[in-house]
Order: sequence, then C-alpha cells, then structure tokens
Amino acid sequence: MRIDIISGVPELLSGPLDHSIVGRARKANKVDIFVHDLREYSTDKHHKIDDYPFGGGAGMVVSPQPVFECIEKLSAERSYDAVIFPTPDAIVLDQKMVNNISLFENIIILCGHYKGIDQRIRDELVTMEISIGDYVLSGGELPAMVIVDSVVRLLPGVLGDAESALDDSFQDGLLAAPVYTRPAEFRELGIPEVLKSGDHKQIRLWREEKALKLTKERRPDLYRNFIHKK
Ligand code: 6GU
Repeated sequence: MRIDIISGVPELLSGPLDHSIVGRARKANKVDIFVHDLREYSTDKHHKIDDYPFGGGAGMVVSPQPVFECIEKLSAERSYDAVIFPTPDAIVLDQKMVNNISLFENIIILCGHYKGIDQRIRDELVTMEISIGDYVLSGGELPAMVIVDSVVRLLPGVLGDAESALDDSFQDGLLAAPVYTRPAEFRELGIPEVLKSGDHKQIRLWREEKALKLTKERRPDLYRNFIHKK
C-alpha cells in the first residue's frame, strides 16, 4: 500500500510515522508513506496556503490552488482508490471502515487546518470524509495519524502471528479482555488463576466472558449489535 499525506504542517507527522509499528512497517517496505508539504505547492510569494473566508467569520480557510496542484500532480503519476479528508463534520471512523481502507492500493490523506478547506476541494477532489470522534481538534494531522496507524497494522506482514490483528478489540465487535504479564504476584496483587492453568479452552472461555461483560457495561450499543448478529 502507498499512502500520500498532504499537510501544511508536515512537522506534526514525523514522530508517529517514524516509530513503533508504523515506523517498522515502513522500514520493512510493507507500506510506502510520503508526506507532502502543502506550502511547496503554493504559487503565492510567501507560500501562503490559506485565506479569509468569504462572507466573514473567524479563522482561515485552506485555498484551492495548492491542494488542486498537489493532488493533480500525484494523480498524474498513479491512480488513487481514495482521497480521504479527515474532518469533524463526517461519519465517524470504525473498524469496518479501517478494514475496507486497508484493502486499497493507493490513498491520499489531505489534512486540513485552521477553520476548514475551500468547499470546492471537497466537491471536486475528496472521495471520502472521516471524523475520528465527536470532539474538535485543531487540524487534520492527528486524525490522519489515527487513520494511518489503524490501517497499517492490518497490512500483510506488519503484525506477527502472535500479535494478530484478529484478536483486537472491535475486530469481533467486542471490547478486549484484560491482560496480565509477569510477575504473577506483584505487591500482593495476583492474577486470575485460569490464566496460569495452561487450559487453553478454559482461557478462551474466560476471555470471551470478560469481553462480553465489559462490552455490556461500557458499550451497550456494541453489545446489542453483537447479540443481534449472533
Ligand atoms: Cl477528522 N478533524 C478535526 N479537526 N477534528 C476532529 C476530527 C477530525 N475528528 C474529530 N475531531
């Protein structure tokens, strides 16, 4: 998979893309990720990428010129399965959408900043708009990293068998059961006996029971869905 990220603040992206699972996946060529500085595409003499909103109002709006030129340049080189725009006024990302995005070959993620982006960019270039939850962030860079991380970990060969994504919370529609590591006793705090039993069937049953209980308590919406699908 190839991911092109377009941003007016590319500095925000370097940490998350260079470390941990995403960083390793890039080094192992399981994914190609390129960051494009929107300012480099601006024809303005001060490399401006935004301007005042028509009709007035607070904040600046990302201009169409640099975004159109950047996306047109990329699109001339290969075809893209999706141009994703992270924005709070969109449907909220879930694991099913992440799974679908992970099947794409080439995607663009366009990070907006300030008050928003010129609507003509959304009308003409963006094919998928995604929110990461019902709260407001200052820009699209952190949401873009959320999308990249959630997608990259699903790509073939990125996670080892031991850390298989199929065991993730949400992959079966339930929250994950608690986990423990050594020591089995820490400051007089023990762990559930069954996890030390070596009885894999009992361990599986214990985890299923915990997952169901947690989901019912914390996410009744997911729980109802899970019960209905059964
Ligand atoms: Cl995708 N962008 C911004 N700026 N804020 C958000 C969001 C996205 N999702 C939730 N809040």
